[in-house]
Amino acid sequence: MKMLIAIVQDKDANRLSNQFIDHDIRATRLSTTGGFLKSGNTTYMIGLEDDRVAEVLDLIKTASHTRQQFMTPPVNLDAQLDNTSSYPVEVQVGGATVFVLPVEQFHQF
Ligand code: 2BA
Repeated sequence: MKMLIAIVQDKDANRLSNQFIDHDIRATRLSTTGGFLKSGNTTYMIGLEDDRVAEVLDLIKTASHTRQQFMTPPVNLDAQLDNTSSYPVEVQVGGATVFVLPVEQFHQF
């Protein structure tokens, strides 16, 4: 058994949730925040049998899109550095970041 942890953009999350339901894949959806952009994203925890990992990776890959996003770095108060670092910079986000972990035990009580 494996645990997939998949971080996707909020804009792709509803479509992916519907795909999981259609394919009878059990998932827990968490509202999360990216450490870099500090904006919302969605993390799924998906426990599943080894032979379904490829299928689920494919669903995630199809539902997730790469987007350009702007972020404004914090204003630099150090007078020795130039102040251009406070201008918005373009960052490419996603499609999806996925971790595949082995599961030692699975219980439902
Ligand atoms: P964020 O941390 O908000 O990062 C958003 C995007 O900003 C990243 O997209 C990446 O393109 C860029 N980025 C992140 N850290 C950076 C840095 N130190 N310098 C320059 N650019 C940086 P993705 O790589 O597609 O990641 C999307 C989201 O997936 C991340 O949101 C984070 O929530 C999660 N993530 C990505 N890699 C991870 C990892 N190794 N461990 C845990 N979560 C991860």
